[in-house]
Amino acid sequence: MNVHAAAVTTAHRFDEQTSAFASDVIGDLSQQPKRLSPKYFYDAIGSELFEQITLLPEYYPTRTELGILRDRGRAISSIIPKGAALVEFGAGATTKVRLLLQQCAFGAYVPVDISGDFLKAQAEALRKDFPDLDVYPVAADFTAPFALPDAIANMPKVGFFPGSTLGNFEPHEACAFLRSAREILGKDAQMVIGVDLEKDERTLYNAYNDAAGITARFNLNVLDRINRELGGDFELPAFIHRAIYNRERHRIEMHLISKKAQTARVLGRSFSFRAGESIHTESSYKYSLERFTALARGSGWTPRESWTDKAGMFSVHALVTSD
Ligand code: AVJ
Repeated sequence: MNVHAAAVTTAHRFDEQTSAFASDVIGDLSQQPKRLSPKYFYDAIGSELFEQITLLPEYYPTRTELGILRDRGRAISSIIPKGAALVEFGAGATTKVRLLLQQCAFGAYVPVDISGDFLKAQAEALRKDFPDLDVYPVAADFTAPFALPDAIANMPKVGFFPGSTLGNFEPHEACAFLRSAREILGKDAQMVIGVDLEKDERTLYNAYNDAAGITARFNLNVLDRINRELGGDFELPAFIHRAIYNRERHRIEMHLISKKAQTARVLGRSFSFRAGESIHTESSYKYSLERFTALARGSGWTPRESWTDKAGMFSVHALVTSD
């Protein structure tokens, strides 16, 4: 945290999470080009909007991945050792993990997420529905090293990273994450990971520019969150949602574009915008099967099997640790 941000957050008596949000926002809006981290989309309102996105006709990833996990359950369970501990990196809705838990004989489930309260609620619900499963929630930032619970020390480990959340990372960050997961899970571990695939531009464009405008509300909510939590004065109607496919970099980019020259204030700081100036709020990288397996190989993992839906929209990969 920079000195100014530290002073500002101390003066406001923010809790630890809000302080981190404040210093990231101040730092990221001071960059040229301006940006905001996609991890801040997911407050209560943003998480609800994301749930709505997953049900949109244009947003194919969630239902396609669920279809793969359902249809390939046999194949997935056949490569998972009985009694293994399933470690989920970032635990949101439990729909996907429930599919795995129903189809495979796991001995324990370890959801890892920064939001401790949400984690506890989800863990309670899972304990009810899977009474024989030991659930050990870990409140931690899964992009940094963390310790696994002692109770699973002697169990084989299987990491789970669904939803193409990996796509939010820059390629070098994706590599760092996979290496870190390899360290956390230890040797002889496996990983089941969902990765969105590169495809025709129209389909990708529509998935992030839905007709009902939910993705636009999801994107704009981050400014509203800054207003609510950090006392910002962003004028929401003065920004528009833009999502484009950057083919050279294999990524969807989401931006918030300032409709006019304007200034917004956050925590005593002014941020000036030119008309048409962008805040880059998200990159969502798309992989080919070859580019993903090459990334995995370069990050301490050996691809064991890859599954896709019939149309080749989305992929689920089983990886095993190298050496
Ligand atoms: C949750 C990061 C996979 O990139 O598709 C959905 C988030 N952003 N619509 C994605 C998102 C806009 C989503 N991920």
